[in-house]
Amino acid sequence: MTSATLPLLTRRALPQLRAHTLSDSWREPGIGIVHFGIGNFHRAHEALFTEEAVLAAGGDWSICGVTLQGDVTKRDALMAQDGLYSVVERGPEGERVTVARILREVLALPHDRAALFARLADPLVRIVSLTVTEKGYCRDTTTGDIDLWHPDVQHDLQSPDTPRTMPGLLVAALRARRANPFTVLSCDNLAHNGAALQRVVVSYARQLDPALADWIDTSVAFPSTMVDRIVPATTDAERASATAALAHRDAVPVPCEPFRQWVVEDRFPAGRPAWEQVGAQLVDDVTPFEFAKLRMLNATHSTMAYLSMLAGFETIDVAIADPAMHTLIDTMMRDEIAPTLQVPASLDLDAYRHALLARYANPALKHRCAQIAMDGSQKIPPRLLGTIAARLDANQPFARLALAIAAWMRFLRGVADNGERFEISDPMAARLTSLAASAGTSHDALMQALLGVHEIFPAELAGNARFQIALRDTLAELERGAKHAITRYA
Ligand code: CS2
Repeated sequence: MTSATLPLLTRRALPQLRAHTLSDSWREPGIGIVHFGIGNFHRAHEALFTEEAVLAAGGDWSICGVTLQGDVTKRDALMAQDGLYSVVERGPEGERVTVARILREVLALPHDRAALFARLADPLVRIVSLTVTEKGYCRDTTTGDIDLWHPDVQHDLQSPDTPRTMPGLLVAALRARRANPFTVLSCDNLAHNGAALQRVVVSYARQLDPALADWIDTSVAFPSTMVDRIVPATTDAERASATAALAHRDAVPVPCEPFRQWVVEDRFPAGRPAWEQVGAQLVDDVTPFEFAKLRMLNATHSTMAYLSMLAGFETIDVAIADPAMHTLIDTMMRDEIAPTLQVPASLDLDAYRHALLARYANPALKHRCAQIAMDGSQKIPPRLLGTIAARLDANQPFARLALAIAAWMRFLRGVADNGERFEISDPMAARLTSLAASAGTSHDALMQALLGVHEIFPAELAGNARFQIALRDTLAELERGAKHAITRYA
């Protein structure tokens, strides 16, 4: 049989797939979570923790996933499989294929608006979680409030019953849940993600209905979380792996690394799955974990991504296999980032750093640098700029951190060192690429033009003389080639 003639993965096939599910005793729990942003990350992270928690302790915590981009293809592919998909865990020791059953329903906005609001009004839904990436928050980064100039925010304020934005959707849904609000759980890579989300939601609601805004501010829980698992985009390789292992066709498998971590602030007045029984850390304060992850992992990911786009390393494992890159990333974490972190005694930063380097080296994952390089305007501030500001305050060197920013600036020109062109994918792409182009070949002009983007660089940092000197130096080294600069700062 060729794979095209194999039957599709559906719930009817589950009895034959026992070897690839977490346990036989699955009794199709009711839907208790609505998740916005039903991408690969959620499906390999919160969804699996939740399935395991249900197996360990029960509860109606199946998931309704929502895609916000009108992506009916994804909805239809998942629903054709009754919400089933496989997680293809790839480690140096090999591959494990597990079918996840926790996803029961997938809706696509704007098409399924009525069904979505009916689901959000259901009292059984006690958690609304989200992975909509940084840009989904529609924040004014200088104030942290809602960005009133954002065209979709303006749309939502005009038509609050048919919202497009995440804050607009949450406010419309919460309005109907004043008697029994759900908990809102941000799972994006932002510092204080719960508090940041609450702030945009409340400031948006205040434009429409100040009493509703006050109620959301005081009565709805927005716990913060630190999420971690490296989850690349799906390729045909995972489709082939899943289909071969299951003898059923899976069009939507998710690749991921074996490692996973979830630190969650334990504030769920309406209840939650027993995540603590399956490895999640439920804590009073996630702040130190968030900072460690954003500043160590995400920051070095972005650094490798921009340098690699210039130097021509396609995936993270290839980049970190370069000895100079390895030294650069190792010393950047050890000497420039770790000293800015305050962590509890249980978090050993040396061990954390070594574990990160080993995860990057995973040769089976094929995590593409181009994927990580996306949305730099949103990622640079939480990942790198706070650390740079802390180093400046402490009067400590930060050349490698500056190199990361300089690499992003050169990356915006859209040309690798070997002359190959690439696309810039970023919500601010048009503005950033035109600024980069107008600077011509002068790296001083490039730096000045981009430092003027105050949504990214706070005025105080942009005007800091030491920061500018460090950028000028690193841009000059990059001029001689990214590989040269990597070696120079290693
Ligand atoms: C990555 C993250 O794409 C990116 O920007 O840095 O998605 C990273 O893989 C995850 O945060 C790991 O938990």
